Amino acid sequence: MMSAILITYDNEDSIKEAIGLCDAAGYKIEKIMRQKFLDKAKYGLGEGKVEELKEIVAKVKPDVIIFDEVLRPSQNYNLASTLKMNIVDRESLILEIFGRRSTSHESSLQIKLAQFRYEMSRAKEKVRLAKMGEQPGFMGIGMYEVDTYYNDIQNRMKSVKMKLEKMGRQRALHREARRRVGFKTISLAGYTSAGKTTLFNVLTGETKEESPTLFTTLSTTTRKMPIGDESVLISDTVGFISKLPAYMIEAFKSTLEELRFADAVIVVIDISDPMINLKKKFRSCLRTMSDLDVDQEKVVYALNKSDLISPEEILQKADYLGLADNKKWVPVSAITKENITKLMELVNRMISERKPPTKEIPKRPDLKKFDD
Ligand SMILES: Nc1nc2c(ncn2[C@@H]2O[C@H](COP(=O)(O)OP(=O)(O)OP(=O)(O)O)[C@@H](O)[C@H]2O)c(=O)[nH]1
Ligand SMILES: [Mg+2]
Repeated sequence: MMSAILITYDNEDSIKEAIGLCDAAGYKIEKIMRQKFLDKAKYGLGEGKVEELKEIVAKVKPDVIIFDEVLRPSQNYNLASTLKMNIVDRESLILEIFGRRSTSHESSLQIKLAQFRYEMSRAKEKVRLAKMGEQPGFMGIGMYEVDTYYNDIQNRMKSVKMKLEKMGRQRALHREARRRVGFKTISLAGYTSAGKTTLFNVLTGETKEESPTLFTTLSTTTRKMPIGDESVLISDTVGFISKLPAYMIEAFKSTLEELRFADAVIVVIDISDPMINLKKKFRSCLRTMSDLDVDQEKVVYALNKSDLISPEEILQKADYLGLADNKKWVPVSAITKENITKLMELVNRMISERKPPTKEIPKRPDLKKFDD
């Protein structure tokens, strides 16, 4: 296991999430440095903090530094060369987790595409830095390999994209076939670790892996289940996380696209989260769904882990999220199975009332009220 010094924000929720990400990526955290801001121009950190960090590095001797924010290549370079350490920023940390946990061919390709995009977005800057000659071998590219490097990534990206597009077309055909047979489809969505797979398992009798590790599920599983007097297809899929860059959503598009075409989307929310965290996660759910053009009219909210808090607190939190007035939420517990039937009744009512989702214009969520 690689050891790491973690640099993250100075609040419990960020720390908890960052530790979760480090765990999932397989790093042992030796020391945590908390910062109010991680956006200083040169190093992400202030210069004084960098000095402090140098001393900590000398003492702790970690394998890498994990920086819980997205770093520009120049910031990464500055930090790496000052500290003589490998720096893993939030984006590449998430990519590492995806890489470790991928189980299907499609998700491996999607991750590869995301990795290429990450490389590409940094290639220009790397080229510039390499040309300055300060460190020609910086991050594995020499001065004369630059063009080859660029073209190589571009070509490999093209080939992965073509494969994914083909799989996307296959998915579309499957969807069409399912629709023709008359199957309605339900998708589970939500922040990572909200309990989607646990709920999926309860609903379908499946035994898919559920765990406190972030991003346990990366590929989509679809199963048939009874609802009312008919059968529907229900899918579990990759979770959302805040600050997930657009190109990652783009890379997972063919799986996440299922959300757009589903007849109903159950957004699973961990209602036991403290308020600030809850709002942050809810906001990234809304934003991701908006990016994916998911029609809000077909969304139902499962306020999960209700076993961990009181009914009063649930009500208060639903109100806080702006859900209190709409009738489309149910507090549930995938563990005690409380209200699971009620949730499915709500979903059933919705899909039987809804007209088939042909080319209608999606109703987008109102994001303004969740902006900082
Ligand atoms: N107390 C309690 N814990 C729950 C409940 N539902 C899920 N959990 C726990 O929450 C953790 C995450 O559950 P998962 O079902 O793996 O979550 P997920 O949303 O599928 O997460 P990813 O696949 O990682 O995105 C697990 O440790 C579950 O046991 C619940 O209703 N109550
Ligand atoms: Mg899961």
